[in-house]
Amino acid sequence: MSMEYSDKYLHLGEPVDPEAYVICKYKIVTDLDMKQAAAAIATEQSTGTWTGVSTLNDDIFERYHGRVTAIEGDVATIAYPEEDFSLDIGGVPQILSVIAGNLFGLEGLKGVRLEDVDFPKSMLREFKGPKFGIPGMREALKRPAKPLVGTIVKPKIGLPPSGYADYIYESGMGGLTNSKDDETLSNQRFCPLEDRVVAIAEAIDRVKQETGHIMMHAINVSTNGERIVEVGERAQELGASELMVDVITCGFAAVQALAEDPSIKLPIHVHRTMHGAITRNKDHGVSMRVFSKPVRMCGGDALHVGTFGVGKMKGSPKEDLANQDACIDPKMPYKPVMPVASGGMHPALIEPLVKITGTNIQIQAGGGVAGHPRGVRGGALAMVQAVDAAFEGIPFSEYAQTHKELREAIAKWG
Ligand code: RUB
Repeated sequence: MSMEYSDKYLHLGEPVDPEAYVICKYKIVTDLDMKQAAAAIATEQSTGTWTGVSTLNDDIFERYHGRVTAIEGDVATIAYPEEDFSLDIGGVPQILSVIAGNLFGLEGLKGVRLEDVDFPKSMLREFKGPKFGIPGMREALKRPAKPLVGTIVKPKIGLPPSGYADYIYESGMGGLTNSKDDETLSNQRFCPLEDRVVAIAEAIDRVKQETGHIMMHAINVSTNGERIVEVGERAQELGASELMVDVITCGFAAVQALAEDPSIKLPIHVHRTMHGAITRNKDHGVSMRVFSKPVRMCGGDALHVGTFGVGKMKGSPKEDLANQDACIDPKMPYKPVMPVASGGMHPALIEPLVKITGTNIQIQAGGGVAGHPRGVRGGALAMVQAVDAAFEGIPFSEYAQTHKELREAIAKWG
């Protein structure tokens, strides 16, 4: 990797104005000198390339070049001038192509992981953030303080709209506040989206009429970019209470298109299917914390942040707390996003989970509801009992003595 020109990108120890630069932290795995490796990233991602070019004059360089401002162990801080970004046309896709673009393919680096990013306030203000977020979802569900508690309808695929609606009805009767489509369910012949929306809306209405209990269900509207708003609008028109988008497969722009369309008046549940291909390798890729920030900027209301080392999805408490922090960090000028813990969860895991996450969390279980010995309603009741016990700080062993659904869940999975 040629250093011709690149050493000019090194500004080690110089102060950097967080209001004028997008500041990134990259973990770098390389046999090169760290300075050379970091400079190669700053070069490639701003004004340079693999060789000096005659068209790069001093004015352009001075104004737009990325600066390597610190190297601590294997982590380099690189600051990109705010002027390198284009938010009106470009937006998050352009931001990502700067901070998380070509650098991952550089032959000379064995691995690079974008661990964190901070944006100047002036850039953040160009985005609107969530319309609902934690306060809006809590208000809609009339649940001011307890964790939200939900399910992912299982099996992932195959149920017809009527069977699907029965599942939702049973979940609501058991007291769940939320339910959602799985990421692979869309508009397959066995469960057309429009029929599903109508059947679910009826089930949720029945629960409300019979018990007064409110719940919302996130319909998966993930689809091609040019159709997502139209599909979201149609779902809303037919009675959907929440929309779901797979942010990695559809793109951040899809979340933003839905959130900023004036006709869409529903919360947006953001799933992260496929993120593991990018976030899981500790030596290469992008951290989930980084992805959480543009989700919030683009208007996601709830976001999967992992299961904090408790459930089935890879992730440690430290890592997932960093994701949760990005969802709620008061330094971002938006409503907080509801963090969602989902994947291999079941009632017996709620006590340790809530000790880590606190109560501003949406806890979901698919198998942990539908796999309960008493079926979906029993599973829903057990989840609700577990959340109530954790919220009150009552040990599960004690609470289970007087709550049979929780007791049975612990007997099966605990
Ligand atoms: C969970 C499930 C979800 C995961 C994805 O089902 O299907 O898609 O939440 O993981 P179950 P993550 O409760 O049966 O495991 O939320 O980490 O992205």
